[in-house]
Amino acid sequence: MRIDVVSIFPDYLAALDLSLVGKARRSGLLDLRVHDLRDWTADRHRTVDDTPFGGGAGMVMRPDVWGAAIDSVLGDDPEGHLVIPTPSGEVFTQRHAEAFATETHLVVACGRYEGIDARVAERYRAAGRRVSELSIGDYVLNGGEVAALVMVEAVGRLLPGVVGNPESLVEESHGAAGLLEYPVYTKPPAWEGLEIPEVLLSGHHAKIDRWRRDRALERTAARRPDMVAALDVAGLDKHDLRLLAELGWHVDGGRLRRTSDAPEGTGSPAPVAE
Ligand code: JD8
Repeated sequence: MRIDVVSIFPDYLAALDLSLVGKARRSGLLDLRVHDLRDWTADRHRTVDDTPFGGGAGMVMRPDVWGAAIDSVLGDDPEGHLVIPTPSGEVFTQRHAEAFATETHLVVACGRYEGIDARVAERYRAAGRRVSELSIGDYVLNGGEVAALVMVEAVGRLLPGVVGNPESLVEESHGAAGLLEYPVYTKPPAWEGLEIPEVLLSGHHAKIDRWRRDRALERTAARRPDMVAALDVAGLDKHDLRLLAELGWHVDGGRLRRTSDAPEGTGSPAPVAE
């Protein structure tokens, strides 16, 4: 897979030389190229921004400079997918990362100032290109570089051969199970007066798996009720449903609903088959 990242602060992406992504680059599993947007400016001041039409604070990044840069890194590759980090975008999720990891070429345009002239996305969409304007979360950053770091790592680690044991990708938060991860422990067995849950020392794998799933369900119900509501009921066994009922969730019309916000008269928790 090839990923091009364009920014006026290319050194911001130096972290991608490290760790698994860095190793993937050196082993050729990931062709990551970082570019300085100013290399596509035409004036001796290497200008990339100007004042906003319609007035207002700050500066906006010029479309002509971005167009020259994106055309150059896209080249004539019809597969190139333009990704523009922006706080006004759809929220980037593991689903996006999984989809992007199946692609051949991403171009990530890191904006700064008040953002990139809106015609850039418009022009590439009009040219039939896939353009994704994505946000990494509901908080405001000063530019797109941090988002590019997040997206490149989230995608890069899914590429075959990057993560040593693909098994470890399976049980992760936001994975196919739709649950947050269970708590993990390692040596020393006692620390600051805190012990390890007994079952984890039992060697009884079925009991360990059950304990871990219960903790994952509890965590998800406590921290991400939106993810519980999105769970596929068909993927839950009677033990899951019993625990979720104890946590205030019941099945109604094939969906999981919190008992507390169940419409009047349907408050009864989900019947758990004995
Ligand atoms: C790209 C310029 C700064 C944003 C005026 C502050 C993503 N989750 C996210 N939060 N912020 C960004 C982000 C911020 C950016 C740019 C992404 C380009 N800025 C601007 C609008 C308000 N300044 C982001 N992904």
